[in-house]
Amino acid sequence: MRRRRIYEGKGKVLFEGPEPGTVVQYFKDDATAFNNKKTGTITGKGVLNNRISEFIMSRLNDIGVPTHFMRRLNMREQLVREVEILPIEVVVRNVAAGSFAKRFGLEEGGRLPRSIIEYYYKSDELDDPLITEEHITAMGWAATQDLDEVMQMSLRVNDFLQGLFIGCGLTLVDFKLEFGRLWEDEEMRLVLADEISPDSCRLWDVESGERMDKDRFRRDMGGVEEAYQEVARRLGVLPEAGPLDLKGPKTVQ
Ligand code: AIR
Ligand code: ASP
Repeated sequence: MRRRRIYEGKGKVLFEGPEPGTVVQYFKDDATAFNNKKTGTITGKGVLNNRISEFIMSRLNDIGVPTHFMRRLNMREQLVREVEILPIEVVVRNVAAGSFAKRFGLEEGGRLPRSIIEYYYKSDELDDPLITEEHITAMGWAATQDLDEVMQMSLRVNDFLQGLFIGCGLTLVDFKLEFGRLWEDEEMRLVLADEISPDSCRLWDVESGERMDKDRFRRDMGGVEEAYQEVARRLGVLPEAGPLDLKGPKTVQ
């Protein structure tokens, strides 16, 4: 069966879903970093991120955080609601790391006095520049009220995820969220979209401080596949068949 491809991103492909208003998210093993300056493959990443994101989005749905997630379809695909993605990336930080540590000349690993929210403008050409609320509302990327809601939801997700991960022996250092507009009977709702996985979060082992996320790929640290598998295992969502299964079926188009 041929399906219409709507969009191909760095880590996922979106296909038209079976019913109007739905989209199929296909998770690839492709990895990119620093806006495509570095590319590679992480074997099994798609299968694991599909499971991890399914698990997290479902738990968020359970606690009343609206998300685009409907259900997992197979090893690499999930059915989600069609949304209009806001052109902003919301980053929540609990511990200094990555671009934050670099920007302020800090060593990575210091706990921040409180959680910090940052916004970035989604633009590959511009390298996703850091922006302020003023930019977002003045440019019409989101209304003040919508942005307030995005901020509230992001903090709620942070509280929930910090607890979830600490229960698995992982510190949630920082993560990136995307939100979308969902239209229902002329009404617009903002919902959490995209994915939540070791591609979009920094997760450090509580005991050893070891990085269990995409930084292993970005920084050529090795053990990338194993780190993603370990996160899935700790969350209790590692596919039973094990690593062989992680290759999964080829893309059907
Ligand atoms: N992130 C930002 N853009 C894409 C992604 N995945 C995530 C990173 C990290 C957080 O946002 O994975 O968890 C902050 O990234 P950085 O590079 O700004 O420090
Ligand atoms: N936007 C960056 C990229 O994927 C974020 C990262 O380093 O993952 O190219």
